[in-house]
Amino acid sequence: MKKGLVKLIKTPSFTTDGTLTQLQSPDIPFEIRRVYFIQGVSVGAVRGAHTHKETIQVLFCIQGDIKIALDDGNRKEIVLLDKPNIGILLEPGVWHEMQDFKKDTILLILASKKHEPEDYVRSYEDFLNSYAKS
Ligand code: T46
Repeated sequence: MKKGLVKLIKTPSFTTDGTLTQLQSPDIPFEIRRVYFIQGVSVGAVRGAHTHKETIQVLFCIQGDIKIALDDGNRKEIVLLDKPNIGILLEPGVWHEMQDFKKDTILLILASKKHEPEDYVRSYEDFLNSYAKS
């Protein structure tokens, strides 16, 4: 079986009345320097369409669901995130798009670096020529 383009990260969750999900080291395999979340996106919208030069991220869909389209320059894959305690480890050099937002989708992202516009590669051609992981 081929290895996926991202590693799945499963974190502990505890259901009593409602569910508590824990995100901590070493399940998150880097020091967290930034947390951000994306919500209220138009239904069916697409976001992302870039790769990072250095930033490592873990993406969790903590409400609703979302498709993450991945491309390492050689292979393409779509991962459905639909469980709040199962995320993906997104390494530099993987082109990614978030697709098919639902009305209630909330995406939570943990990042290894502070926000730096210079860390983004937004040209697909530059990605293929210089930054693709494969
Ligand atoms: C990624 C995917 C999964 C900030 O000022 N600080 C931040 O930490 C972030 C993430 C963004 N911004 C600003 C930059 C733009 O003016 O927020 C605006 C929207 O950012 P962007 O268009 O890059 O958002 P997405 O949804 O396309 O991508 C985001 C992350 O930027 C990106 O790193 O991997 O989510």
